[in-house]
Amino acid sequence: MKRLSATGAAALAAVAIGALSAPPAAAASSDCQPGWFCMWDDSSYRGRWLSSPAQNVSNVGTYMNDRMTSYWNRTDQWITVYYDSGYRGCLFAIPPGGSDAAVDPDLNDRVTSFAVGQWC
Ligand SMILES: [Ca+2]
Repeated sequence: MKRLSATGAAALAAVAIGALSAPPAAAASSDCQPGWFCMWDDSSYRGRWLSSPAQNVSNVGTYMNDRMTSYWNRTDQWITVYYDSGYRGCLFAIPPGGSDAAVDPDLNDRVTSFAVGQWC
């Protein structure tokens, strides 16, 4: 786990954030490019969103904190998502290519950080 904390801090700059003004029709799954991990606030890959290449992000920021409802992992690696910042509180791990249009209710609006790898 030391590797995670060593690389997480510098990684956030590469994260892309969907524009607040984008209409719902524009914030669709087509926003998620091959090779990126994407999460959306709303079900069915809609609403405000964040996309990132395969990397560790110790805090998704206030824009997406505790909002993830749907996701699509278009990277070729596992992505583990966490309840708290700094990779604490493992929620679940997403296989390469994995997606969910609506996570389970007990996992909804909880993700704060994520990391490359299958950690839980
Ligand atoms: Ca949400």
